[in-house]
Amino acid sequence: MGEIPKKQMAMVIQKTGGPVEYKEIDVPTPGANEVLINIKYSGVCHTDLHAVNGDWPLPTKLPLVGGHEGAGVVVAKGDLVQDIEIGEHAGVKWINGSCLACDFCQQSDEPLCPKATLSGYTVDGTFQQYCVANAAHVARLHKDIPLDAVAPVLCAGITVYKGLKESGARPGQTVAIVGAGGGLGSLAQQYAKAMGLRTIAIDAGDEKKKMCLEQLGSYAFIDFTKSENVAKDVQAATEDGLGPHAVILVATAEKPFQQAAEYVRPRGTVVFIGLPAGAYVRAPVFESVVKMITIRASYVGNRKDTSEALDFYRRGVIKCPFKTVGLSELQSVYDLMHKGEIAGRYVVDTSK
Ligand code: 8ID
Ligand code: ZN
Ligand code: ZN
Repeated sequence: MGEIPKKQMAMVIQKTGGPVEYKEIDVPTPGANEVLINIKYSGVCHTDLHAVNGDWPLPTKLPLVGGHEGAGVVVAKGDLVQDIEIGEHAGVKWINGSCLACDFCQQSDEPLCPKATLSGYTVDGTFQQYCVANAAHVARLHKDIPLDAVAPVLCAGITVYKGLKESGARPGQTVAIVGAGGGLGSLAQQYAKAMGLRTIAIDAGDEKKKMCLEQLGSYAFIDFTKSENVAKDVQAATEDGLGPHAVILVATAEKPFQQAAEYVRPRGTVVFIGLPAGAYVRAPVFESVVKMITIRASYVGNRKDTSEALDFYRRGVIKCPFKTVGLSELQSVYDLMHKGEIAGRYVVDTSK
């Protein structure tokens, strides 16, 4: 293991609204219960763009190093850390740390911990070469897992795997993935397939259509920019015309959240995961009642969801397209993301 440098390169947001700047900063020192991870690759999640734009009702720290899908190698650890060794591979995810003592942490609902720290939001994240995280929360990555391809699993993968479980959909049933062409959506199709579910993909454009149908396993694609009636088209794509058993909402616009209750199957479940800025939801009370639908929400996953999602990945049943660029090019990724032009995920290489 080489010496840990004092300085490193990072992408830093000085003020809300951006831009992100590629600059040299200090390498942080891990606390007693933390590890220092040499981040090799980090996925770029739409949450990182929300953090730059400051469009959520939760302020970020400033200046901020964003990023929360970081995969790398443990290079240092605090005195209290016993179950992870220097040289092992590990991942930094959205939940950087939590108290492990509150009502929620006691029940392994650590994303709900009032003291949870959030990577790349309330604490510095993975768009830097060396990142600290609470040892109890870092994802353990087996050495046979490629660090670039697994990076998007550390937020997008865990989140959609958890959301699919929360939907209650059972093998053989049909799930609509709304925002299917994006980072969360593409992984959602792969996890759904691995869980024995059939998927209808909803998004826009021929590139995303091709990816969803040919690479990710969906049997139908509905282009929301071309469809005259999305609800009708989604229902028509199910065998008996009664709609999908569950809807996984990972879009970054409000409108699809308003539509889902209309087309979900009677007894079906709508799961909110995407976090469009300032969005509210209306659902028709009459149809919701007479169809006995469930509307619920899902927020990342706990440590067990993390290890399960990674285990699916390790077994080779989750394959998602991604493109790699240098860390210094992060702004260009945000520009494409803002325009909705990313099919799948971008991963940044912190060495460039
Ligand atoms: O724990 C959580 N709940 C969690 C975890 C991680 C991320 C929530 N998120 C949130 C992010 O903050 C973001 O708001 O999930 C959302 C999606 O993140 P992402 O997958 O990283 O975003 P993306 O890659 O930009 O994909 C969004 C897709 O939505 C499509 C876009 O075309 C894009 O492909 N989309 C939109 I905008 N409007 C749509 C519509 N009406 C739509 N797809 C279908 N119908
Ligand atoms: Zn994320
Ligand atoms: Zn707690």
